[in-house]
Amino acid sequence: MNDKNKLCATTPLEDEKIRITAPKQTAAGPIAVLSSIKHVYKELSLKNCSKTLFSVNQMTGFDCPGCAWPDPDDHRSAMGEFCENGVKAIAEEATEKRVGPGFFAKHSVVELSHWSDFKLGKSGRLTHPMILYPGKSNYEEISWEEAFQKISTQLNKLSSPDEAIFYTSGRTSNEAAFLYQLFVRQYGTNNLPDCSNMCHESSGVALSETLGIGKGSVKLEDFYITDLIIVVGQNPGTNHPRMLTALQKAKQNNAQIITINPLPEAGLLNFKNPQNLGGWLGSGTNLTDLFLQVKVGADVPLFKAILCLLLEEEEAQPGSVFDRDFIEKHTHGYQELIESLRTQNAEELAKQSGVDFSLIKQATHKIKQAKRMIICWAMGLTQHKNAVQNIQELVNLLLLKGCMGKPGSGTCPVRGHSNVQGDRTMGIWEKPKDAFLNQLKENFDFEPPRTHGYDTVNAIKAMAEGKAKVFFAMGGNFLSATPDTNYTARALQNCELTVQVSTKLNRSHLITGKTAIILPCLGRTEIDLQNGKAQFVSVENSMGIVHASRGQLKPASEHLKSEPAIVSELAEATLKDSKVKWTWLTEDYDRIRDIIEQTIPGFGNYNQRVRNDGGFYLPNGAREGNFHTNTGKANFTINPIPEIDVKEDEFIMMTIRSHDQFNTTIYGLDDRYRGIFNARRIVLMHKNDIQKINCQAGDEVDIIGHYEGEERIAPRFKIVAYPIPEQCIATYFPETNVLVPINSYADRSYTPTSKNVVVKLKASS
Ligand SMILES: Nc1nc2c(c(=O)[nH]1)N[C@H]1C(S)=C(S)[C@@H](COP(=O)(O)OP(=O)(O)OC[C@H]3O[C@@H](n4cnc5c(=O)[nH]c(N)nc54)[C@H](O)[C@@H]3O)O[C@H]1N2
Ligand SMILES: Nc1nc2c(c(=O)[nH]1)N[C@H]1C(S)=C(S)[C@@H](COP(=O)(O)OP(=O)(O)OC[C@H]3O[C@@H](n4cnc5c(=O)[nH]c(N)nc54)[C@H](O)[C@@H]3O)O[C@H]1N2
Ligand SMILES: [Mo]
Repeated sequence: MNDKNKLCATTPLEDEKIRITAPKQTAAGPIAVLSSIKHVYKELSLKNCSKTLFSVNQMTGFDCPGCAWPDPDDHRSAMGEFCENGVKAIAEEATEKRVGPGFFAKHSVVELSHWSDFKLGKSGRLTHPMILYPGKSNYEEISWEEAFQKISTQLNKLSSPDEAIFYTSGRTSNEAAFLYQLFVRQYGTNNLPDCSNMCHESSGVALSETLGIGKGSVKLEDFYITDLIIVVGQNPGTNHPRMLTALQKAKQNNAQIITINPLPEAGLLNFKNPQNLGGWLGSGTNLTDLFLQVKVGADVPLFKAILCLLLEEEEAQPGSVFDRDFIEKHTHGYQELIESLRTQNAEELAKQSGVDFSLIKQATHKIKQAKRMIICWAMGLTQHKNAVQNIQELVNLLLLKGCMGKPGSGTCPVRGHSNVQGDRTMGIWEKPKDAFLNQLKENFDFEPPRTHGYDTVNAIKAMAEGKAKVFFAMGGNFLSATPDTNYTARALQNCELTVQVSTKLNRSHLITGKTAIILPCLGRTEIDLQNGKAQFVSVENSMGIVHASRGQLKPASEHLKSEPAIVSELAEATLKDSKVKWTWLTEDYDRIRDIIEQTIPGFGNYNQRVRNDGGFYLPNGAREGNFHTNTGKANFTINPIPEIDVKEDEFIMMTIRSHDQFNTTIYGLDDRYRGIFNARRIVLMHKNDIQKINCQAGDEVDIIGHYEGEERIAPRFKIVAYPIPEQCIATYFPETNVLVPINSYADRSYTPTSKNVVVKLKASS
């Protein structure tokens, strides 16, 4: 199946000796600590190991690159504020293995493309700038100067700046991101797609329209004083393990937790905190009080059923459920919402959601009782065609209860990458606001481009259609993270030049434009010396706190440059008449923070406040009860019931993360909490569905999509019987990205529908 003489754009097939056990009930605890230590020792010497781990998320240390969950403002564990998966992320970056010119001389690009993502990542840190010349089989070393020259020549040759695309992944610091967008806009385009387009873009759109700010409203402290937390479409045990500590503390303060998910995820059921003794010895904390096992894509019917039941009770006893005063003063569109709810039938909606009506009634009761309520969500809501509506429906619930703009209440979209939110604040956005562009114009004396640029989906299409010819990535793994892998591969290969600023080898270095360049950069954990002086950077977490991050380790190679330095040198090489003193700015990052302060609201006294322990909060209207929307109030919305169009022999597939990966970086081959070991090409299925297709657990199937008449195939996935709703299946990302159609994305946010792909299954031959 894999032709070894040809480039392989998708994850190659491998023989996996799969082992299955029952899914776990408890997350974290001693096993998690031992598991993380195992990962660290494989990558690091003892000296670097302790130095790294104990400084994670300390006030003076570096920000964990694992996720964007905030650190406690007050007490931080002396062991380091980290979790099992944060440790894996750090070990991955701090590894002592190296990928240099010798490695690339030995292994051709075609050969490397047949390595698994796991093996590519485990090869080590990139050490030198490298170039792949047209028609050549191997990357060769190139000097930084020559690399910048090649890129700038190509950029200046384009017939329009809009023929270049500048992607960002969410680890880039505020300082690097600000310089990057400034460079790109001075060059002349708003083509600044980012990983957020595939992630929380739907949240951004939904929240901006309804609450006037695209970010969440809660602070960490709100978790400790709330009555009810609803966690929907999120798997924190794996993806935000430190959130479990906050949930545990909430429970200790008598909060209730409702979990809404097609899967009973271990982390949400029971949690043993590895950072205190109880977590090593005791039986853990039961987190979820009520589990609603919703069908994939059926959250709107579920929330609507709850709204209908709440309305019934409110009408029976006015004022007993809804916060009339809040609704009157702060919201718009109440009557319309109520009228539309009156046309719905709760029992019918419950059926569509797949959740037992009696459980929905129990949830309604808990919601009715709660005075303060927080709703948390992640990719389970954002990656559907009706993703924006998913989120707006839960905003309706919060507004009816008056649970916005008051302590212990609000929205909590849990961000993915550790600085994805900060990058957007810094202007990494294809649809910049005029006010922001005006400020750039005033401060930096140039005419910024006004036409909106390409987001991720449209960037891929532009490359495929020959409208874009240069692709530049500030981090990430564009090929594997985006939808429709084979289509995206052709799009990238259509480019004249593709450039990747990276720390580690990945598939995007192998499926490239005619010429390809790798620019190796410093990671979060490393000391960043400029002009002989150690610099720090700053990042914004999921709750809008901006704080410092200081690398501690010796860089992986003396040839690495920091991201801000790379942007500055590229800008110097490319821009003819920029008034920005690029080199001068990069010599001392305080200077970059000064120009950020002059440009972006909320950053007053940036350099001083970022040096305070724990950093500072950015302003947040929704948190304070000020809704900067088109109506000047918080908006109710009417969200239609999605039409679920699956035939008898079809399934809805969600693509999720295993416990041993960070997006496209594969740390290991186990999904411990789900009881799946040593395998990634698996498909989780209900036992009745396995029977229905005349297969047995352990059999291999091909997964086939027929979106808009076009066939897409991902071969050979082993069936794992799992407690998942019928007609829903789950596979891992990125193995099945090949099945996510480029034209299947969320309305208004253009986020690929990675959690909602209609497929058929066929026994593999
Ligand atoms: N260790 C680790 N940490 C990470 C990452 C990682 O890959 N590894 N990635 C980071 C990034 S960029 C992000 S965005 C986050 C991702 O964090 P998550 O969003 O938690 O990640 P996913 O694995 O995509 O999980 C989605 C969850 O939604 C559920 N789900 C799927 N479809 C539906 C649905 O229709 N309705 C409901 N209610 N639930 C549904 C799935 O069962 C699963 O539990 O994590 C960040 N942190
Ligand atoms: N099917 C499916 N597809 C998905 C998703 C899904 O749930 N299902 N999730 C989507 C989501 S939420 C996201 S956020 C995207 C993620 O998309 P990306 O952010 O593009 O992908 P990552 O895998 O996080 O990128 C990993 C690479 O980043 C580089 N890197 C790591 N650290 C640094 C650094 O400090 N600086 C630089 N310059 N480079 C660095 C390394 O070379 C590494 O190989 O994927 C999306 N794709
Ligand atoms: Mo993400």
